[in-house]
Amino acid sequence: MELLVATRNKKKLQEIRELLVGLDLKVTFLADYNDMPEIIEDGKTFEANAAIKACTIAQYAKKLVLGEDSGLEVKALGNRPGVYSARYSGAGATDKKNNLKILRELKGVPLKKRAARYRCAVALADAKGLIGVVSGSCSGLIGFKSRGASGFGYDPLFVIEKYGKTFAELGLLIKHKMSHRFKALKKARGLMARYLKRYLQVSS
Ligand code: ITT
Repeated sequence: MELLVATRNKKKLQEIRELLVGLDLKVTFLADYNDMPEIIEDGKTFEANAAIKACTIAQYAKKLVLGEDSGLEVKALGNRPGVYSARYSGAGATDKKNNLKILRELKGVPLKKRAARYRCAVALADAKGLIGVVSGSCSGLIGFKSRGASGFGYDPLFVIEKYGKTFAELGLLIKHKMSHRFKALKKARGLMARYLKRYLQVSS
């Protein structure tokens, strides 16, 4: 069976693929199709946006769809950038520009006040509608400069206290053991297993 991931972010897709390894599903994404509708991501929460992504695509494609919405919350910035993480530095945003904006905004803020959290919501939907939404989070600190080359987004700034290193320095093997995405997808595996069990019962 196919699982269509409602994303255009290839780095995010790579992580999702690695975290779903072992499931008997063919994982595709939006760029595998050329006729997908635009997704209007106007939810105020990660959960709402994940559901919008999954439902918009599932209704159109009539397939099992996984929507994922994620981002960074920085405590000293009133939990910004939050759901606006991907485009935090405005039109033409890039990971580099977004990271520089965070560093500028935290200038002079001491390490102990640089607490941050990654959040991830995962929604599952099919042609009949939303099946469920689950989420996960991961705590860290925002470093004083970019360090490391692995991962994407804010990973070069996101320091895991236990290691004193950023996710971009630690690499995906360690990130996959503790990340917001790992925690949300672990719960989503449960949702998928229950869904597939019901699906197989109905179709046999
Ligand atoms: P899609 O909507 O097509 O899935 P997107 O990148 O726009 O792609 P989001 O709206 O969910 O996805 O925004 C996620 C942003 O949050 C992402 O672009 C990064 O800036 C940040 N982010 C989320 N998870 C991250 C992670 O594991 N590491 C680094 N940054 C992350």
